[in-house]
Amino acid sequence: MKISNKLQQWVQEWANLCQPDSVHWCDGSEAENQKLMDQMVASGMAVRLNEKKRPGSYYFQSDPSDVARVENRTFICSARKEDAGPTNNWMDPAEMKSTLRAMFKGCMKGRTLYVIPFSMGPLGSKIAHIGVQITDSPYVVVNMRTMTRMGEKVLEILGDDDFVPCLHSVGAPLEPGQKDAKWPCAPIEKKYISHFPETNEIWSYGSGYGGNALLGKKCFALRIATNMARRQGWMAEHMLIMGITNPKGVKKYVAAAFPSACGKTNLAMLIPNLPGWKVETVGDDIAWMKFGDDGRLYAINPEAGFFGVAPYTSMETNPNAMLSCRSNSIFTNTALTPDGDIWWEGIGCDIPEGSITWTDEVYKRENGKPAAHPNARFTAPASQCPVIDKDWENPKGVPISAFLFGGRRPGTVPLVYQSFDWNHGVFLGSIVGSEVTAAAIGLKAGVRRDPFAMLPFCGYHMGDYFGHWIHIGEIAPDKTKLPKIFNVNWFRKGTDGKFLWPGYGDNIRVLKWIFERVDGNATAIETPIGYVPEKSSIDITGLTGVADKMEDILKVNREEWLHECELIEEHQKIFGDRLPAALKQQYVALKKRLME
Ligand code: TSX
Ligand code: MN
Repeated sequence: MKISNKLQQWVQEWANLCQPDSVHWCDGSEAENQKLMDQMVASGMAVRLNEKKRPGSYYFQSDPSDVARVENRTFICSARKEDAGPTNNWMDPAEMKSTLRAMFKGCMKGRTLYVIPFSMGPLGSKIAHIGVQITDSPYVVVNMRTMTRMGEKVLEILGDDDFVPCLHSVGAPLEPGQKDAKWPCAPIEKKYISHFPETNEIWSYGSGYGGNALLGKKCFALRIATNMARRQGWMAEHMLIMGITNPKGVKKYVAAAFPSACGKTNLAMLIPNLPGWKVETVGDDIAWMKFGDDGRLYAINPEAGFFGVAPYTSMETNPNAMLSCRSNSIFTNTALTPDGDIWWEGIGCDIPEGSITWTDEVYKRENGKPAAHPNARFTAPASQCPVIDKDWENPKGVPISAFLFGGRRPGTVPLVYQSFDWNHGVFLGSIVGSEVTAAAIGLKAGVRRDPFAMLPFCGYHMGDYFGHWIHIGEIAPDKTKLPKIFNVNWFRKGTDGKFLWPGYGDNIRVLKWIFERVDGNATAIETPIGYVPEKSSIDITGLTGVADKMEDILKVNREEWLHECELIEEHQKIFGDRLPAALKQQYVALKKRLME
């Protein structure tokens, strides 16, 4: 295997600084994976799950302080502070590198430095990109093997080409003879998730947890890729990708962005409640898109697995996710049952007596603490999803017909509406948000905006990102072939405080309207906010108790929307003079239509 000098030198340079006991180049083989798992089981970091119940699967408990992404320790280190924008933490790149070099010095003592060559996207796809991650965490290696295409075959394709260098350490060097922690990591003030957008580099220190440590996902495929996409005229989005086939066998692909806790993975794997309709999954989290030779926008899923939130995933809410993690999966911070299986709140059965919590205590209901951490995760191969799309690894990608945005909005926002045009659709993406209660201390209740569900993931100024979306509409080779843009809201509530729409498998009824709108075959009413379905154009056959609610589900109330306008105006102010004029115009035009 010929490895480029550039890559060898880069690894050598970091090995010299980090001072690991050894360096291991990952080949991605089954044997290598098994060896690492065996080592982690032997050291007490991992538990092998019951081979009959959960074949080839392993259980991990994180340090209680290392359970989620750390947004206040995540930095965009552009040369100029203005370019990171008001919604990112910024630090000068030279200053950050000097701070971190001092921390990386000797940080891998007593550990192995693993070199992980990986491809984000199908090997050899024109839309895919290659990264190489250095890490001292074997947990990261085994997760990267499922979440990306990893190993020797990537090096062959890489040759002498450029790669995105991804540097990672858990930040817990071992003294000679020191016993390792079950989950080594550094305290919060020593965690740094740093991105250097102008040089495509990622330096992550101090955390072993998914989004902070599996650098291909949020760090590369979103924060760095948004920068690459902006420079090169493509799109890196926080979107699921799904195929929808109608009873006549006609298939369309849609991509959808939602803030957290809206059930994005559930939608990506939905089992339709309308006869003859089929949904297939291309991806559940990230979409990379480029225009194809035919002028349409093509999307790939840069990932190879699902890193899903476990709690409340069940055979009722998402059977396809449950079946995806039947075997060959990694479970982090779930509960562990006495017979060597996993359990979490909302899995659909009672917790077995004698189960162990994610904090490694025997579960006691009277303690009132959940057995699984609310952010507990499964890592599962996408290939194991029963409804994985036949083209999910097509290097050309799949052609996108529609973009969906949405959020949790108990009021104001109808079940579905369509934008008037591309720029109006960009406006809909820019005002995405979910209503939150004041339950979390220090946060005020109201609509928490998460434009394009990208607030924590855009690697440059969010105002410029909106501008990039406007720009994509302008450079489209054929504007008639741009995806149509919709907003959906499964979470509207009635005056009784109950959800009006059944959601889940019945969302196919909304997807059907969208499918038919794309073809110009469904009726809609032009309202001040966009095209809203006529009551009769949402297929509710077979649903009981919904017909009477359709009016409330679809209504557009001028007073509510004028109030929404005040919130939108406040939201737009955040982006200052980098808010594209086109979006300010969209706001003004919306308000004008509402006052007519
Ligand atoms: O994922 C959800 N989806 C999308 C499914 C494809 N959830 C769960 C969100 C948290 C992750 C939903 N919750 C959805 C939904 O469409 N809708 C709701 C709200 C809801 C909850 C319970 C009911 C109905 C709606 N139950 C009954 O009506 C019995
Ligand atoms: Mn996500």
